Amino acid sequence: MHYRVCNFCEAMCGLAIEHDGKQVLSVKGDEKDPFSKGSICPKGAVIAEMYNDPDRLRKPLKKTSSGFVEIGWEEAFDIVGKRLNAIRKEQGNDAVGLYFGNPTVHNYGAMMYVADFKKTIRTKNNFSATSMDQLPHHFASQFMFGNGMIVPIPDINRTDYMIIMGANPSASNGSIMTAAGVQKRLRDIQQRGGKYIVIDPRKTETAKSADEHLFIVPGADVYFLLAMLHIITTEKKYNLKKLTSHVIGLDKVLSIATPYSPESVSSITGIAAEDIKRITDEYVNTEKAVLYGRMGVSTQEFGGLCNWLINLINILTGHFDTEGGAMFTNPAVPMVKNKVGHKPYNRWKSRVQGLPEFQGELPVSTMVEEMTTKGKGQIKALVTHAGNPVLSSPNGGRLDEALDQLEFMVSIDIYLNETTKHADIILPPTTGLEVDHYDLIFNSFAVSNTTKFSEALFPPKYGQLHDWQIFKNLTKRLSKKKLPLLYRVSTPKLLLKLALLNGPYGNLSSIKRLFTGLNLRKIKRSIHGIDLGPLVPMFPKLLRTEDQKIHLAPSLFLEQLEELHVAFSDGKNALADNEFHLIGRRHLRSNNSWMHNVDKLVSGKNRCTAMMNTQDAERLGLKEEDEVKVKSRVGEIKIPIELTKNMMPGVISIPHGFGHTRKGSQLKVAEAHAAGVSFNDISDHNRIDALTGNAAFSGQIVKVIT
Ligand SMILES: Nc1nc2c(c(=O)[nH]1)N[C@H]1C(S)=C(S)[C@@H](COP(=O)(O)OP(=O)(O)OC[C@H]3O[C@@H](n4cnc5c(=O)[nH]c(N)nc54)[C@H](O)[C@@H]3O)O[C@H]1N2
Ligand SMILES: Nc1nc2c(c(=O)[nH]1)N[C@H]1C(S)=C(S)[C@@H](COP(=O)(O)OP(=O)(O)OC[C@H]3O[C@@H](n4cnc5c(=O)[nH]c(N)nc54)[C@H](O)[C@@H]3O)O[C@H]1N2
Ligand code: SF4
Ligand SMILES: [Mo]
Repeated sequence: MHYRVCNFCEAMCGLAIEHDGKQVLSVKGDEKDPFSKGSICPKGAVIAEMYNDPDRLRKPLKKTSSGFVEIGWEEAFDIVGKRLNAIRKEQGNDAVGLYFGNPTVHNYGAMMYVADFKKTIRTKNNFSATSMDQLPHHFASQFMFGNGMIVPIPDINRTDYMIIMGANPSASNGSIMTAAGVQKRLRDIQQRGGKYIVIDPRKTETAKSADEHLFIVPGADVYFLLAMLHIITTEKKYNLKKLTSHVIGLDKVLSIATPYSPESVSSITGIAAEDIKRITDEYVNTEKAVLYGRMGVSTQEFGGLCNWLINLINILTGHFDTEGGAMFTNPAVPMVKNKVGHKPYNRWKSRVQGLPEFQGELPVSTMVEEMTTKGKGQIKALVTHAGNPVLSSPNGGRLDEALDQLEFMVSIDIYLNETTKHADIILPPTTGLEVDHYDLIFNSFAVSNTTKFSEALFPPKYGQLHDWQIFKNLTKRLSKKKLPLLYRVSTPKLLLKLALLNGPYGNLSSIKRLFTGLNLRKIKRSIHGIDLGPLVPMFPKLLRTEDQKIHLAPSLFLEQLEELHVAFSDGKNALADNEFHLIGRRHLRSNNSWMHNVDKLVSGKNRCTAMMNTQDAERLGLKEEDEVKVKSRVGEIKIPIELTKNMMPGVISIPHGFGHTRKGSQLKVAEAHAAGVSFNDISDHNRIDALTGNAAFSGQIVKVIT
């Protein structure tokens, strides 16, 4: 038996894998894993199929005039080193762009070495999936708590009242809420007499089992939240309890929501004033209650304000850093460093649009312009790691074209897909069962504190290298200086060992723990993982603001709120007959763009459909499976519609990550069964949250042409 943690999504399910040393015989949820307690989903169950996928790349590929050919690792590294160094020498470091995709953060080896790689390249053109995902969470945390990684997590295990906005954990298994077996955790809220409420333009899988579901007009969450704040402040329902002496800016926030009475936001949100009042009252009056928002409220035009308001409301009502509310983890390897007053914002701006950097990154929505606009600092070469931005980033179709204009591109990826097909060199790492694993990031976002180390089950096949070895090799070739000895001899395991020793439970954390503390050896011995207990209050110690206070009213947020006041007083624009608000969708058996290549995950009916409310379809004379054109400012796609009563009228939902028939992709199963079309061929790259730079996928107005 082999025990490990699945690293495909954020949930951290423990897997129990039966094998004979060469082949996997069965994969089940590990009942003894103290965190996941046996939960598993269809993706984790096919980890062996992913590992054995014949389409997975095994050797470095080089693009030639007659297609890709396999080459050796040294030759591949030499080419990449030579080409990138030549471009840097001629045109400067900023001529090299970087893009890191979602699996980067699920890979501790990559995470341990990516910082040195970035430091060596020293480019301002650094992008990642963060700026089309959870960036507004980090943004709010940075300005309120002094560090972007001080991210509140809903204490789902103990709450009695949970408001879920823009998240569908029954499909996604939870996000910025690592909570394996999340459906059970939600059911448990109900079983202990509590409630959970879902606010979403679609009656999702999560909403169907909720105590209450309310449709909301996409992108209107900010008004709903302001109305909650209005009630809390005008009716003096606030009580910060133990945080009272740890905040600044209270006087400022008490008046900001005055214009947003529940009645005044009712038509713009689509939610009745009585419902807003009742839910706010229930939430305020339940001792253990939490307001939680995710993807749907992050990737919209006011995603930054939404995340700030969610924190603010939890704080003002005493539902913050306390049992059953929004809490903070105390992981064995802390991601919040001790530095106080660090301000990773606006240290440089993007060249073309002048968008500020945040945490060393520029918004991915502006990446194409940086490639196609001539001038000093134009991106001429690109490195992608574990990303598929042609399918995942706003207006990916435009990126598809821009990538061909680059002088050089290298992709570190396990597949030849819609993005990597543009690369001159593809470096395919090990993955899944061949890697050892430790959740650096998701232990920081988990609903309880645990620690577990997963060994690799199989050695790398065909001389493949791990992601971290690839980064080390590239760093060596790109560095102008000789790298320090510690770097040269280090491995992720060694770095993890040191981090654990110095972490809050480690041997070196205090004299008391010198002999009893945690270390990698002990963790490895506990093959199912170690429970480090429920979330505990972490404030004010965790705060990293210079004054050790929570900043309730950071000026950047107040400034954008002024702009919102103007938009609000301008009123709501009615949709034309064939216009819809577009939103996204995730499915349990798919993970962004890269799991459509496993038969078991794509079998059954086509999931790449535009869901539409039955009444809307009748109005437009459409029936089930009719193909429609969905058109936006930037493009159009043809897609079959799926009729349902679960969509809010005036809204359509299309999943992202499809579109595998684009020329050059080599994903066989995906092309045959799950080709679909790409949402991001119609998502407008100009739709960003002006405050944070995050992509605003939700709420874009599109035309449906029959
Ligand atoms: N319209 C719309 N667009 C969206 C979203 C949405 O909801 N709607 N969601 C956004 C979100 S939240 C995210 S996170 C992004 C995701 O955006 P991306 O990260 O760009 O896309 P993925 O589809 O996750 O691509 C992951 C890539 O990593 C590769 N890979 C898998 N495992 C490994 C590994 O171990 N090592 C390496 N080196 N490569 C590996 C896969 O082959 C694949 O090419 O998409 C965003 N785009
Ligand atoms: N099975 C599966 N699991 C995944 C992934 C996957 O692709 N497949 N991706 C992983 C990744 S990278 C991430 S980031 C997480 C994301 O995990 P979640 O945050 O749970 O994301 P989604 O499942 O996309 O749910 C977003 C919800 O927001 C709703 N929504 C859209 N627009 C709005 C709006 O304007 N307001 C409100 N209130 N709601 C809105 C949508 O209808 C949808 O139900 O999931 C992770 N887990
Ligand atoms: S829920 Fe996520 S972590 Fe759990 S088995 Fe599925 S993909 Fe893996
Ligand atoms: Mo994501």
